Amino acid sequence: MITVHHLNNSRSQRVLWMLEELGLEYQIKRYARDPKTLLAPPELRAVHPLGKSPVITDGGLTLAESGAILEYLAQRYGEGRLLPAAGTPERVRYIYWMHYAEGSAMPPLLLKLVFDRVETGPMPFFVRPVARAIARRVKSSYIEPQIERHLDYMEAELGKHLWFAGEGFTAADIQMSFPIKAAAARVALDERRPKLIDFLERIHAREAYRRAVERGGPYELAR
Ligand SMILES: N[C@@H](CCC(=O)N[C@@H](CS)C(=O)NCC(=O)O)C(=O)O
Repeated sequence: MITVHHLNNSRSQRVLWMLEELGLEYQIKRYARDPKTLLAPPELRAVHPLGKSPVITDGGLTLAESGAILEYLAQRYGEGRLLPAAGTPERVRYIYWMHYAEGSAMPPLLLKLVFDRVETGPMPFFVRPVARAIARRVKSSYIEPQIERHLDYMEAELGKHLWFAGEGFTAADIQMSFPIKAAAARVALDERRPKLIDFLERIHAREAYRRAVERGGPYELAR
């Protein structure tokens, strides 16, 4: 039986969604974020040394990293579903977006989260003005322009095909859902991003997505 080590409001929601798309049986072991720091509890380090979610166990296998988990599930249990055929342009695009989601899209969104907290979080009064000025500067000169560039890019790419790898829905769309949801929470998607907004509406309407949220619990990403 596959066990998903699931942290609330996190990337592990993607794994539940993938399992629902494939109609596989699984069980969930739940972990709660620290409400102040949002970090995972120490128990998760007993499952994997990094103590991050998602992690799955499947028989003797313990596997972390959401992209690796989705790949494993598609290859081990997919029977051709959610994975474009080898040797096709769709497969190359699928590989690209599987890596792009965590390798390129997420870093500026994570930096935004961290520097927003530096700007607004509690700190000793004598360093506050300097820390806030530095945070604002890093955000406006680097982080926000980077996020805009990524959003423009993803918007344009979704103008070429219905889904990220092509006309068919694949695991790359599940992987890409997290940066797009994080962008919606952290910078808001406005009328300049109709394709990204439509992407979110289409994934939210999928039966498997709904079942995953029902089982996994609320999926509100940190702002
Ligand atoms: N690149 C990894 C990132 C894993 C990760 O950072 N997970 C977050 C949840 S979205 C986490 O566990 N955060 C809690 C912590 O760092 O303590 C993946 O895609 O699985």
